Amino acid sequence: MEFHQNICPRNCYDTCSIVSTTHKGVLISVEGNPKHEYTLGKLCPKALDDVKKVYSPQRIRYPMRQRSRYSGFWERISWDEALTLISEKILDLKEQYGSTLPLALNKYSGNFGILHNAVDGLFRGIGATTRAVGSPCWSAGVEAQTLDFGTFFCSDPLDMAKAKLIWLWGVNPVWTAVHQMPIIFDAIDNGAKVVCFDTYFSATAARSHQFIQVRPGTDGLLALGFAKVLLEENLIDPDLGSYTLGHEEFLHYLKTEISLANCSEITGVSVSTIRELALEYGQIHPACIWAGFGLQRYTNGGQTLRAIDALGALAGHLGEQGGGVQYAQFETWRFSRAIQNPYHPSNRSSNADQTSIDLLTLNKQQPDRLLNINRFSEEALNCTDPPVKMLWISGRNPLSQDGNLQQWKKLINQLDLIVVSDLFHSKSSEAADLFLPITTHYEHWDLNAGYWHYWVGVNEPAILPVGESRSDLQIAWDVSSQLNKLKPGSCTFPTSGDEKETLLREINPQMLELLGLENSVDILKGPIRAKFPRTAWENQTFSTPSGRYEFFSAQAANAHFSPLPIFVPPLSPSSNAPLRLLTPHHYSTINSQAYALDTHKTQYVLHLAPELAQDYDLVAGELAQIWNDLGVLDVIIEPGFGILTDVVVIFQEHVAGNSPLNCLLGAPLTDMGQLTLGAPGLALNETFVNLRKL
Ligand SMILES: Nc1nc2c(c(=O)[nH]1)N[C@H]1C(S)=C(S)[C@@H](COP(=O)(O)OP(=O)(O)OC[C@H]3O[C@@H](n4cnc5c(=O)[nH]c(N)nc54)[C@H](O)[C@@H]3O)O[C@H]1N2
Ligand SMILES: Nc1nc2c(c(=O)[nH]1)N[C@H]1C(S)=C(S)[C@@H](COP(=O)(O)OP(=O)(O)OC[C@H]3O[C@@H](n4cnc5c(=O)[nH]c(N)nc54)[C@H](O)[C@@H]3O)O[C@H]1N2
Ligand code: SF4
Ligand SMILES: [Mo]
Repeated sequence: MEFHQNICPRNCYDTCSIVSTTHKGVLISVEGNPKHEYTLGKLCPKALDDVKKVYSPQRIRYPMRQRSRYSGFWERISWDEALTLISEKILDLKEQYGSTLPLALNKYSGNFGILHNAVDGLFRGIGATTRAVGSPCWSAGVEAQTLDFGTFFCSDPLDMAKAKLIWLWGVNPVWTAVHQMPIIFDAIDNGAKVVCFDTYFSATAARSHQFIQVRPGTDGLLALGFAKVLLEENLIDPDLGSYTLGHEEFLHYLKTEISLANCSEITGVSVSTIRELALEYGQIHPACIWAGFGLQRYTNGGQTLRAIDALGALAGHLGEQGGGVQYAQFETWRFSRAIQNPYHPSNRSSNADQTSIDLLTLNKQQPDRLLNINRFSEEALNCTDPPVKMLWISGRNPLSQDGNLQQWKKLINQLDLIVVSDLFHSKSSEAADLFLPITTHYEHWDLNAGYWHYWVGVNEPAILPVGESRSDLQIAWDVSSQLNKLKPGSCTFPTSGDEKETLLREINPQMLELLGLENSVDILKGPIRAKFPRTAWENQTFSTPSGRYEFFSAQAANAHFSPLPIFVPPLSPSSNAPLRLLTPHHYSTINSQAYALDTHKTQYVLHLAPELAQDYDLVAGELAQIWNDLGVLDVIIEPGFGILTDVVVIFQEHVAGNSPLNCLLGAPLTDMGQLTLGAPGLALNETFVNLRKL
């Protein structure tokens, strides 16, 4: 038996440390690492399914070419053929258009390991290309916190055990961040009260002391209502003047613009409940708000988070051990990013052609063409000079996870070549020409950091690659090699290398200091917690231009937002699409990545209020349809407790052989995201549908 250290690389709050066991080169089990302070020896069922996934008969083991798109006729080809097809197409397009902009890359969160950014480095090495920027996930919240605090980071999640009051606001950790629950239960054992704010009775609501049902997209107003009560009851931090900016303007706004009656009417929370909760929040210390990603997936998502931050500040909870307003962090991601940048000095020692590096550095005047990842298809269709002709999809499943799927269909028609690198077939590979089989995290080296806790660690290969699969990094080297073979000097990305050395190059002096390591090789010893304060904003010095918490943000004003957090109403339904559709994350998948691969569902389940089902003359188990201008979806009716009568919920589950859930989604954008992430986020909860009996 041999043991290996791995890290779950999924887009998940927990970024768990794994110990995998192999016997004679075969992966036999995976377990949580008991030495990891956050994982504590436990994994969620999704990772416990990994052994089955690694050896699944459905896993693609060889490069494949599809005879015609959507035909499902895939034939095995050699790596040499695949690499030649790709490289010849890249060189042809460059010749034809005199530019490398027709090459587009769409990459996001299938695997968050740092070495998966190799494909970015490959594209940069080819020249100026068309790229997806921004995020479908957290943009509005990231920007709101950046405006308020100067950057965004949260307290160590273990800190939450010290809270006496926990507000879980638009977050569903019982499903999406399971390792946080024991910490919350510890807080409860120590006397904490837990309140869940959601639009429906979630699994987390079921485990909280109190559930507050908020009308969708109105949480910002609710926060402002709470703030108004704090003001009226004189529960405001008396020291605010010493570490915040603009609190007087904010208090004036609360006094003149916010009425509790109006707040109650719009949010659906009674005035007496608003008062009671605000009093608790003002009086109990430490009090922690965990603002999740769910509540910022609206056209007003950034304003909502700014209002929640302001509430935390007003009550004096910022910098409090066990308190504060927690969202996420990106502090442990200060890697060198040499992998993404073939011009990085540390790559000089690699075997990329030195002359071509220098030449291309000089010639690289033309910037990449950046498209919002949330409107990628539409913006790509609008690119005409030159058009987008080749698309590489890596660690992404846009034909399942994006909105605007009709635009995607049009884009696919205009493309000469679509390459997907993945483990399994997906909605996106149905449209692809080439499938490149990739290794799992048990088969390659990697380096991973979380976005919630502060642990960083190395993932080591436990077994040899299954079939002919290759890591994203190996594929990037191989394409560069083939390009340079066909036309020397056409790509500056390294043409070969050592995965372990490549990952060690990511540990720059800043990371060494952050991790408290003497030498980059020390990272190989095991996961390590960054030397970061356990409590965010402990000394109440902020990273904003003023160095203070900014109720009033000049940066927001410059970006044409209100300088103060204000309530902006979300979108409203229309008469032909009167129901708001929420599609939150489900315990059984990570986004489109399904687990328990052999237990496919064949229909989506529509959760709705019993009164609504009755209005449409529908009963439990009946087949119905929801539709809007964009698409139609068959659903099984499931009336249930705790859903508003104008909201319907379908979880992002894996449903085999059906239209993707997102056929109903357009691409409404969040208010914020442009300043910090280069593009606004996806307001996916602003989706409206109609319902009919079949
Ligand atoms: N099991 C599992 N875990 C995951 C994922 C997964 O797919 N499956 N995905 C990962 C990723 S990529 C992400 S982004 C995170 C997301 O995880 P979370 O931050 O928990 O976000 P969501 O699941 O999108 O939504 C959380 C809750 O917000 C509620 N909500 C929706 N609209 C509103 C509103 O207007 N007000 C309030 N108060 N609540 C609202 C939803 O009903 C839902 O219960 O989870 C990560 N972890
Ligand atoms: N309706 C609806 N849509 C949503 C959401 C929602 O809540 N509801 N959530 C949104 C959010 S928050 C997010 S973050 C996005 C996520 O959407 P995506 O970023 O597309 O993430 P995933 O579906 O997790 O993974 C995409 C693909 O990566 C593949 N993959 C896994 N490991 C690797 C690897 O090592 N290399 C390569 N090349 N591929 C790999 C997986 O098999 C999968 O097919 O979806 C968004 N879309
Ligand atoms: S999916 Fe999330 S909770 Fe599950 S093992 Fe991976 S990181 Fe941990
Ligand atoms: Mo996400």
